[in-house]
Amino acid sequence: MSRLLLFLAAGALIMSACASEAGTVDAPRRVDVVMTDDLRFDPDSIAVREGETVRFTVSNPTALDHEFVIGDSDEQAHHAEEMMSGEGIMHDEEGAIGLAPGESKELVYTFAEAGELEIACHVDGHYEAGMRGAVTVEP
Ligand SMILES: [Cu+2]
Repeated sequence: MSRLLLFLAAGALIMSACASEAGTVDAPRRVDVVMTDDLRFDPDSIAVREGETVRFTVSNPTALDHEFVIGDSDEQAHHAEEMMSGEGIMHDEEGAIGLAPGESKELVYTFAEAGELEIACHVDGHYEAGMRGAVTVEP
């Protein structure tokens, strides 16, 4: 094989490896998240690429209501206020879903900007108890 062909073959391999890593709007990467009895998300740390679209498949096998809210610290604080005022309880919106006991739901989310985000549950003191995780959006 000529050098040029080797070079092209290596390039194609690298490109296909990248394509299978980062999810797109048309082909989101699937990430499974489980809510646990000790008020945790499993996994509680997720790395994504800037611009990547992820299909979170979230399941709640516990006996409690939980939320899965994606956002930066301002958005998390805003959502926590809504929950305390009784407005935001367990309704689905962009970047947020509520799950009753035994429920599983999907949330498709595109991480537009690099930075640090959180996943969190703001049901009655769950966030304070540690029901939160880190999403690192790599540039
Ligand atoms: Cu919770």
